[in-house]
Amino acid sequence: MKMLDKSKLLLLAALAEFSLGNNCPTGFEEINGYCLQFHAEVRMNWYDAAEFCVNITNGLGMLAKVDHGNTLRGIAEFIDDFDMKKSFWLGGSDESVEGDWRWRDDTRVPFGTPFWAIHSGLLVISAWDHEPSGGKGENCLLLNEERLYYFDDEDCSHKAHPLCSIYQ
Ligand SMILES: [Ca+2]
Ligand SMILES: [Ca+2]
Repeated sequence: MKMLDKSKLLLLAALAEFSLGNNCPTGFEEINGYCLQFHAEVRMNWYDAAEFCVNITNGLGMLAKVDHGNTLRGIAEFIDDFDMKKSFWLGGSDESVEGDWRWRDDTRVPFGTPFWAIHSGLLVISAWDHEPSGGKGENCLLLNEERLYYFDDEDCSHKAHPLCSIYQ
């Protein structure tokens, strides 16, 4: 009898752990240990998106920081699973110093694969470019639907959906 009670308790504990497996606050998706909020319902420029994320998370969050390849892949799969087909703003910018990409917490944005998109030039088919390729005209980090949700530098006034993360 005691054994049964104990196993029941263990089962309950396991279930509780499972349901609490999402370690994120209500309204956030846990993807590879990150707590994320996809705001597919609103579209705005990068500056407004940065402010939006701070406000909607009561200062707990910011426009998303994505610095692990597995997290980026998890995000792309999530967008695909929910058939969102939208481009999202991330918290990276090189507006202060061209080429020096920083997240909102001032840490460095990683370069190269598997983060930034690679694309062939539209006119010169043999030419392959790595993003970021927009120079001073593109200073904000977009998770670009047209680039299969890899990083792309974009004009900050472009309108896209905020992707917020908990500050970590
Ligand atoms: Ca730039
Ligand atoms: Ca670009």
